[in-house]
Amino acid sequence: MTSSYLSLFLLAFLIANGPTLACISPFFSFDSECVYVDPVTSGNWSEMRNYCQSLYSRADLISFQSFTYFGDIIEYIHDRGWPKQVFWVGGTDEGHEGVWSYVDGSLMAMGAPYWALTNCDGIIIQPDGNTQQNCAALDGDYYYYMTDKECEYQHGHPICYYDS
Ligand SMILES: [Ca+2]
Repeated sequence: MTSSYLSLFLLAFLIANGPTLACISPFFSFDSECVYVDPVTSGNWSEMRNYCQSLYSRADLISFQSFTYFGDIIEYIHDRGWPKQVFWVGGTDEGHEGVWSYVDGSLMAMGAPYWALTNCDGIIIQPDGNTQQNCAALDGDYYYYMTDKECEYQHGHPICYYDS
């Protein structure tokens, strides 16, 4: 009798909590995707893209398909209490200046709420680096809103993800 109650309890627990999303280490389950934010490893955009792919063949630098997801990632970074850093995002306008796309080929949404304002009165919105800055990053100096940076900037950390 006790064991059948236990089984019933276990079944109820599993139903209540849903299927657990299994992510390959070091990725963790995040909003139905598998994400890994690495505050230690750093390098330029291409190096960090390769780094994500070295962790798992289907992984890449992150793309944001909704502003809710974008906000959740920023909240995650804020909650860690790390010092201000730069995190690479899988977005670029290299070779097609002004047309920003993610590494999966989808177009990036421009403007609010993704991209940072350059100054307080909001006259210039990022990206503003023209052909000098072709890689997207979340920059702690801009409260982790998106900015365009030189792709060769060496101190960006990766936000890797893959679709689960
Ligand atoms: Ca550019």
